[in-house]
Amino acid sequence: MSILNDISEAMQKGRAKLVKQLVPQALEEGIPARQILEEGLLAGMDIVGQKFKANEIFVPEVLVAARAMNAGTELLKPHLSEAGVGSKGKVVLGTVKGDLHDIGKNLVRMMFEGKGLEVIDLGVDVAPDAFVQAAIDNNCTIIACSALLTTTMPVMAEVVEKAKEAGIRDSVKIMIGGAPITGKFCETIGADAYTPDAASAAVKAAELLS
Ligand code: B1M
Repeated sequence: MSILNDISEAMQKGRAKLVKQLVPQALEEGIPARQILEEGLLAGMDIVGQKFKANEIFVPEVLVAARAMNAGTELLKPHLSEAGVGSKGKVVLGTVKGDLHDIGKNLVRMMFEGKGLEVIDLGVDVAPDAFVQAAIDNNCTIIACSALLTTTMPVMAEVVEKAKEAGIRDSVKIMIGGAPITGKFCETIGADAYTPDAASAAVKAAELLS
């Protein structure tokens, strides 16, 4: 569908204003929000990732593309949520210390909210102590950590350890995800659940809370 290609290209070029025009247009054309996300925005971000890896583009270009991506996902947010669901539980969410990638984390937040979960979003570069303290302060039953860098994956193990030290390990479930994370890594560090994408994270969180 050409409008999805247009969205993908506008996003890749970092043209946030154009993305903000095209996304509502696609919705008006009756294209489901999930399809706009996956075949427009995420498809575009895949290409950005490939070009970044191949040194064809650099951090500034990736940053403006990321801003355009966030502008688009914000517009999709109400359409990705399930209407009329009340709060089913509280989750503390963040990207781990040393890691500034937040697009995937923001998608996870949207999907969680769509499932009726209340999300305390700590943002990026979140220290293990901060996850644990926020879970205690807000009475959260899930800690959800995102990491995009292989170098920041070990911080997730620290979150598990800090939760043990604080005496809350039995009362919280720890969920992890992000491109370099695997089920095996989840098992190794003693976290409770790994999911490969935002939608399955939300399904899993709802399951853990029920
Ligand atoms: Co960076 N970056 N980046 N980057 N960046 C990657 C991750 C990289 C793979 C690119 C590459 O080399 N091909 C590479 C990591 C290599 C590695 O560790 N093995 C990399 C690097 C090296 C870096 C820097 C070190 C570059 C530098 O400065 N030289 C630097 C690090 C900064 C830091 O964090 N300290 C850096 C910086 C940046 C930008 C700031 C420019 C920008 C981020 C902007 C932002 O987030 N606001 C950026 C971007 C955009 C990327 C790529 C291109 C795209 C990431 C993205 O948003 N994808 C990325 C390459 C790629 O992934 N192809 C890359 C879309 C997003 C929806 O996917 O976040 O994976 P993702 O989320 C998915 C799933 O992973 C999952 O759900 C989402 C899908 O539904 N998920 C969860 C995520 N969290 C979850 C949590 C869950 C469950 C599922 O449960 C709790």
